Amino acid sequence: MESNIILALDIEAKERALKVAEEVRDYVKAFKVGYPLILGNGMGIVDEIASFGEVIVDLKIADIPDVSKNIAKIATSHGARGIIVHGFVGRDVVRDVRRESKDLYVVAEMSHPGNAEFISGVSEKIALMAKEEGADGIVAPATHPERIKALKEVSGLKVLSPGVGTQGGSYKDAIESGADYLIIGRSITMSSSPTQKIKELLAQR
Ligand code: 3DU
Repeated sequence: MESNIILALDIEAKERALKVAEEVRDYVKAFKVGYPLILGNGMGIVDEIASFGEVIVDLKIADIPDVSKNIAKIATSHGARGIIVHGFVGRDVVRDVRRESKDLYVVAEMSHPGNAEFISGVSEKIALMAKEEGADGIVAPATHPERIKALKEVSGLKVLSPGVGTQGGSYKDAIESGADYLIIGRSITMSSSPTQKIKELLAQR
């Protein structure tokens, strides 16, 4: 059965990231690569991880449309299948990033407590805009499973949900609330056996 786990490779050490990616490649849907790995190692690390499977580049793009579009173009040229863009920056940014991405995911709502300060007040509007701009999915929090359900209903899009494990969210609750994919990092990457940890999670389905 296909895995619904997207592994967040928030590991700064290149050798360790490559080792984990190779080890778990058959048990994950995709690898999510972001600032921790890219800033220290350069974009070439995206090509390297892409040799083990699908890569979603998560730079949570949030700049003016032209700069955002160019960031997406560079990531795609390094083998990124998916790109994550922030939705709060507006439709014009999402539209331009859409043009340079294969799969586009828009952050509608976040999983950390500070989300409640600003973003949660506009997340339904972001989710709807993501749909209208042709995104392939939205990002919504497993720390608040009821929000997965609400934002999925509004957008009709696939939901990628971070927050399981270290941030307190439950894998099972997130799935039951409609999450299509779970973005999980530390509880897998910091485990003594990442593969075993993934198998334990998948067994809960
Ligand atoms: O808490 P974890 O170690 O499982 O990592 C969660 C990942 O999901 C991490 O890469 C982070 O950048 C991403 N993410 C969130 O945690 C929360 C969001 O709202 C969006 C993305």
